[in-house]
Amino acid sequence: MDMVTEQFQQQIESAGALARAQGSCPLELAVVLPTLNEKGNIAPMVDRLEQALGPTGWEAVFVDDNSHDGTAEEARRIGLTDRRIRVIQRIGRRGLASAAIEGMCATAAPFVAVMDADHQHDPALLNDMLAAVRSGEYDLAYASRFAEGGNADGLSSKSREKGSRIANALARKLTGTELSDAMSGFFLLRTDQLRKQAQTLSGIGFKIMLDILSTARPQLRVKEFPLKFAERLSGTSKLDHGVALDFIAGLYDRYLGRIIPTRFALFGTVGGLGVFVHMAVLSLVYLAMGSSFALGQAVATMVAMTFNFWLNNLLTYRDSKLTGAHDMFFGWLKFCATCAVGAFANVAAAALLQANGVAWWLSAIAGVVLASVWNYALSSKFVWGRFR
Ligand SMILES: Nc1nc2c(ncn2[C@@H]2O[C@H](COP(=O)(O)OP(=O)(O)O)[C@@H](O)[C@H]2O)c(=O)[nH]1
Ligand SMILES: [Mg+2]
Repeated sequence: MDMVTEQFQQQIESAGALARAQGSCPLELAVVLPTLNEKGNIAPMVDRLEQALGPTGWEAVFVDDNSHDGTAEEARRIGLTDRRIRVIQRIGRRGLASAAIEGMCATAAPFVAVMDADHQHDPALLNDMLAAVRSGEYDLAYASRFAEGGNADGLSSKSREKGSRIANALARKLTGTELSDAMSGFFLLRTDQLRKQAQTLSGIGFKIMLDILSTARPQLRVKEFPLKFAERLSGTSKLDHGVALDFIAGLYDRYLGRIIPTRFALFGTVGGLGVFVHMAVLSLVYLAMGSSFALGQAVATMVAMTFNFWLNNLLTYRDSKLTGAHDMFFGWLKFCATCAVGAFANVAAAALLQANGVAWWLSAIAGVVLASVWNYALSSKFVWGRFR
């Protein structure tokens, strides 16, 4: 046993002794459940946790991203009379990975598990998972849909199952550990291990367990438990399962994210594609259809802007995507307004630089960079509301 683990064991033992002396049971396990519109699943989940874990020694932390169906209120209603139930309500924030990290950092329990709130994960596995890590033999226990004895029937489609299998093969390379289900969202580890790593976790795209496993030094010893992946109890799936994109974004974030932030890189890439769309439409309208240049340029600008809005909504802001005709329309309007100001700033700054003797191409690039940063900063705030 290394020194950190030994210190940790001593801490748990003395906390246990103190709690027993006071006639209570020490807090041992926190179960973190990220939620987005899961109201109907909360009370049944609390019942199942109680059945699995008994009356004391655990708490559940629901991390809710301000669901509009009243999920947080529902959890607070239960928490009012049941102190094991806690709620973190995040305002203007979205994302499964960051919700899990914040929940795991918000407990005093020495062990922490993350699981879905929709009943696809079976809480009955928690005891064995806890025992495996508590024994000191393993650093992380997780539930696998693809382990011997598990099944992935609850996965909604064949293509998703295939996506998961491809991701597993990639993940094996990344972590150096044999994992039958690297994209699992149901795992348990020592909280001090998590805290040690919390600084380096990306909280973007990457599945959180994979992120933990691939950044841990030394490598974690992993124990797999077969999971019978169930259908969700109530509500609908929130994730649009771009497993491949999750992977690319996660990898980028890990290696290059400190140089150019991932979201800005995505935004810039979308902008670059927009230039191609612009040129294609301009050629069509101006060259092929013979309209005036000004009209061609105006049509091309509108089409490119709309394309950029659509693709940014789909990729860059996947975790806070706008849906529905109303939100999409006003989002698009705000995006166009932001870009118009950006374009004005672009031209003004470039012209000023050029007039002051800076090379024309350098002035142009400076204008484009300025407009991109402006568009990114403003649209992320006003269109996709990330910093509300
Ligand atoms: N806090 C939070 N939870 C989320 C978010 N997206 C999904 N979840 C929760 O994460 C869990 C898994 O999501 P789900 O939609 O069931 O994904 P699926 O099982 O892959 O279809 C559920 O408990 C969701 O409520 C999010 O952006 N923020
Ligand atoms: Mg689910």
